[in-house]
Amino acid sequence: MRIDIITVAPELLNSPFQHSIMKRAQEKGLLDIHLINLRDYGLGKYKQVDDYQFGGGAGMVMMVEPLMNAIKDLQQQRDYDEVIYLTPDGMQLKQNISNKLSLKNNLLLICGHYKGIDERIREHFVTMEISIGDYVLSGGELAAAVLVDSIGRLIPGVLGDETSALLDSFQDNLLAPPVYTRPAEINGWRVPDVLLSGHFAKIEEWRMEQAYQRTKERRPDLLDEE
Ligand code: 6GU
Repeated sequence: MRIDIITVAPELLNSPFQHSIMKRAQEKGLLDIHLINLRDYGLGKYKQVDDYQFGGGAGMVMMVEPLMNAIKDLQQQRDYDEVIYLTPDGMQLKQNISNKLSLKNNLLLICGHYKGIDERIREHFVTMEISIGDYVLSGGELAAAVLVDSIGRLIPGVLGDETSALLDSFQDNLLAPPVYTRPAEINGWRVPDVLLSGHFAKIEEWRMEQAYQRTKERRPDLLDEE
């Protein structure tokens, strides 16, 4: 999968993909992330990318032309399955959205800044609008990093069987059960006996039960979703 990200702050997105699973996904050739600096498409001597909003009010708006020229340039090189604008008024990111996006070939992400982007870009180029939650970030970059991470780990072949993403919290609408590692006892705190029993069926049953109980306590809303 190739993911292109249009941003005015590429520095913000350099480090997040250079570690752990995202790094491995790229090394395996399963994920190819490209950062496009919107400033390269800026207008005039000062490479302007934003301007005052019509109608007045504080805050700048990202202009049509730099974004349009960047998007058109990229679209000439490949067909995108989705052009995704990261914005707090988009639909809230959920596991099932990441699951679906992980099967695509080419994604184009647009990070907003300031007051956001000119509405005409949203009308004419954007095919999906995603928010990562009900709080405001200074820009879409951190949200893009979250989205790419959640998608990247799902790309077939990125995770081995032993770490299968299908066992994660939220797959099946359940939170993950508690986990333990050595030592089996410390300060009198014991790991639940069943996990030391070697009885695989019983362990699975315990984990399912724990996942269900934990979800019921912490996120009962998940149990109502289909
Ligand atoms: Cl996608 N962008 C910004 N700026 N803030 C957010 C967000 C996105 N999702 C939640 N808050």
